[in-house]
Amino acid sequence: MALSQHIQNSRLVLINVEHTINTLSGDTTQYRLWPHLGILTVGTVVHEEGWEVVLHDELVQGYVDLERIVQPGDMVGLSLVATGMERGIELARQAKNLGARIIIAGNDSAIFRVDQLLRLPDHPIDAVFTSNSLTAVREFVRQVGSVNLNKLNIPGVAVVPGGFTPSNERVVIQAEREMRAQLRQQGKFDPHDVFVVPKLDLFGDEYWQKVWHNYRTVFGHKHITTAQVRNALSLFAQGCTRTGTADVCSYCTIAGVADIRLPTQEYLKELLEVYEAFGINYLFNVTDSAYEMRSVCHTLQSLGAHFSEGLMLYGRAWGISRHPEYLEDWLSLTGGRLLVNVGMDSGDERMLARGVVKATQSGGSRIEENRQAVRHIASSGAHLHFSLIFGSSGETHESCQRSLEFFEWARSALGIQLDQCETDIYWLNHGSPSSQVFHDYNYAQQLAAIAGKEISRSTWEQRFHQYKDTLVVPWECEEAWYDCFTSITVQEAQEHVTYVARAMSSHENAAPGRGYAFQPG
Ligand code: B12
Ligand code: SF4
Repeated sequence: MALSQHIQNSRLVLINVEHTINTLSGDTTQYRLWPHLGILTVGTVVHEEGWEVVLHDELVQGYVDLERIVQPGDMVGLSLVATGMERGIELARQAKNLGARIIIAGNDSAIFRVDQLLRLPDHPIDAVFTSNSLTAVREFVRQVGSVNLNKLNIPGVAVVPGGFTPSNERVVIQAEREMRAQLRQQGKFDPHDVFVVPKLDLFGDEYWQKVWHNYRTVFGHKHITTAQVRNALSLFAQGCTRTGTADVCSYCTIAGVADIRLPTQEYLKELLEVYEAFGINYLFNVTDSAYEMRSVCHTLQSLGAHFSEGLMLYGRAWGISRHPEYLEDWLSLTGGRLLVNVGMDSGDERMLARGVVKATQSGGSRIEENRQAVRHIASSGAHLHFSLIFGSSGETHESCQRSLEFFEWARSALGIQLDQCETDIYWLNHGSPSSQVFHDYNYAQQLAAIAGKEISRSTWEQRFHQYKDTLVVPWECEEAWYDCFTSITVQEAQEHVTYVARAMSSHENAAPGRGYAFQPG
């Protein structure tokens, strides 16, 4: 009895929840080719604490069969982004019916909706992890069996609504920054708390073979030795260099984006050894704006890092235009294929300055920054994946046309060095700076003014404010965004998205783009 009690209390079933992809018909291989680093990382920490860990990634593996994998007494963990919120709650309820002891949730959408999740009347979710802290995960599994859940007091874990909504709004980011500074002063801040070398084999061999097979099917033509490509995600550092001023791009829904952390040399060394031993030769480093983190690149160089099939990382036009020499540094880590993923967002100066709120150092032209970045990529031999949005506040027919012109210009400037131009409508999402519109009428007026419009208090209340506590932003709010804050319709934005997707499908050697939009569910 004691033993089975022990086993029951020490098993975590961790699920990356995905609704949208699993509702699509037809071939979805192109979405199912990156192994989920978030659940792998959490699973690694829990495994290090002596627990049995079972992972299921619905994005790669399809819907989970809870009856098959959940045992009475289990703890079930749900990784929730916008495309899995509602489904995640259903899974939580089912898991409880199957005898799961505790349901925990983490990842960006859970963080931004912490109170809304904990206030659900039937309490399907017992605890929400409100940061990327791995100490919080470790502490939780150490205490969970011995302390009453409501008495747990672990920074980064919420078990009751706290009346505070995390977001990337300026005031919230500033408050978080001050809190970290205080912790640092008190000697309670661990800057390395987000770095753990993942135990890659926690995902079984079947999972890895599927990921690699899917990747080779879709992107094999980009590689030298297609049959040997083994792709994976890694975390070299955390946070985005754009956030120095506490400003974040208006649509950004990445939790912890302003919490910049650099790794130790020991961490990177172990990371390289573990990935190399596993045969990983194509790496997607998920750090935001990693391009500008030159010290990380230099440490990797000094450790002899070499990714024979290539390296993908995020960059900003800001950094690439000012520091083209970093391209050489990053290229030196690869067998030749460096793919930089950049949010260019628009081809219109006003959109970049007031709609998206892109950073600029000297008040110079942000369009020129985008163009300069394209030119530097073209002359370096690296490859570019960039994105555009149709529908930031103030968007007009003319600004959309300028974005399309920018797209055509970049396409011809880059030729086969353009891997993909990914476009989307503007998704108003909880947690982004623009989600301020749900609780601040003045802010709604400012957005309307950018579009040369006015918004009455009653319109704001009906079309935005009443949705402030929804788990995901409903479609009618997305339409309201276009009506109230742009001079285009959402259909027009979708037409531009389709235009670019068609153009890219005939672009020589292009990678397949996302054929569906960021549809919450
Ligand atoms: C790599 C990546 C992908 C990859 C791989 C998927 C993956 N998540 O591994 C691909 C390209 C496939 C992808 C797809 C999508 N992505 Co994505 N992706 C990222 C990216 C760049 C990095 C994620 C990452 O690996 N971080 C490093 C790992 C270590 O951290 P983590 O995943 O955040 O997990 C940590 C914590 O959140 C927490 N945690 C996570 N899960 C859980 C669960 C429990 C129980 C606990 C306790 C803790 C916990 O612990 C982890 C360790 O610190 C982020 C942006 C960013 N920089 O964070 C966007 C991001 C997560 N993606 C996003 C979106 C929207 C999507 C898509 C829906 C897009 C689309 N329409 O196709 C899909 C669906 C994904 C899905 N259901 O998993 C959004 C989520 C926004 C939101 N607020 O919900 C982000 C934030 C980007 C953005 N646009 O703002 N993505
Ligand atoms: S550059 Fe990217 S990661 Fe950084 S704030 Fe803007 S959208 Fe977010």
